Amino acid sequence: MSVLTKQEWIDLETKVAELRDLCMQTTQWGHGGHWGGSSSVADILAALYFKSANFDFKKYDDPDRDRIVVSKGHAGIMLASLFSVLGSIPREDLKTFNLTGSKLGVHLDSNKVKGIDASTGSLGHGSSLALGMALAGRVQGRSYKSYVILGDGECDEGSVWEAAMAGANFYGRGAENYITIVDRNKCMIDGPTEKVMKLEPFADKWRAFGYEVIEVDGHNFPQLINAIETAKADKAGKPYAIIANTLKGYGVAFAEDNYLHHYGMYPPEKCVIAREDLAKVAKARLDVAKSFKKDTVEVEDLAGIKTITKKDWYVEEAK
Ligand SMILES: Cc1ncc(C[n+]2csc(CCOP(=O)(O)OP(=O)(O)O)c2C)c(N)n1
Repeated sequence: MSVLTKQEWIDLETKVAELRDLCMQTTQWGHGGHWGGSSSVADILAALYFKSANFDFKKYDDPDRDRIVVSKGHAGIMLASLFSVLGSIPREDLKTFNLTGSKLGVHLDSNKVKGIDASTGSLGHGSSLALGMALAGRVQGRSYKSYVILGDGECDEGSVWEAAMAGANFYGRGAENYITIVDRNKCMIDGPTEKVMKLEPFADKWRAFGYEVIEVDGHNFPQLINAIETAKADKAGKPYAIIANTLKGYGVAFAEDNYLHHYGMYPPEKCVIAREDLAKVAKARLDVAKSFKKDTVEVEDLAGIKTITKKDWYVEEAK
């Protein structure tokens, strides 16, 4: 079964490289932003908005378009950057991110920013919102998908599990169009998730709540797209939860996998280093896509597709 074409993969790598760089610049323009958890979720957002979700600003009012609730609303800086890559937010507006009077607050407001299906930021609410949208779709005779993107630390909120329970309960009554994706970067605001509030065995928890779980590397587009397309196909007879294993601060050597880089801005010279790192990662990833031997990636190819990690691009002495 085909997952995506080589050209689509190359296009995704090209766009996400632009996106990561733009987001890093936006931390400077906005004098801060939640860059750490934005870097981990970037590929998930790119997979959805650039490829798998039925979401197009040119057909934004189409009632059948998919709904996407980014429940970890602090990733607003990445989402605003993504909307700018999609052409919906002008670059000049992005330069006002997080500044007084801007329509682009650090958590994006659905009343001010086209494309935001729910104002989030207070963690723990996106699952019920997205589930409600899926149930409403059924009432209206529509079959759009409703996605929620959660942080793993966010899953400390009891309301996530109330919604999870309701999702399984309402499968067949709307929740068959409800898809959960967790950005499992294993960090939260003030420590590693397993130290702050143990989540493991995380996948088993979702299974116990009645979900079909797919675990993927959240920085590997073919794996991500395959997981989302599998969830969309809805063959398991229960709702899907995709656990995307990611890294907070992905692609910047001094920040990767370090919860201390949850929020902030870097001094200009450090930002230059960060952007250089991001460019190196982007090139390494693009090379993997470009060197793929076939025109189409099939499911059986997935195991052999390399995920780029720090050791592939970082040379300590160069710093
Ligand atoms: C209800 C609520 N409590 C606390 C916060 C403050 N807060 C913002 S981000 C964050 C960490 C969440 O961790 P995670 O979901 O893992 O985010 P990520 O590491 O992916 O950025 C917290 C506690 C909040 N936004 N909402």
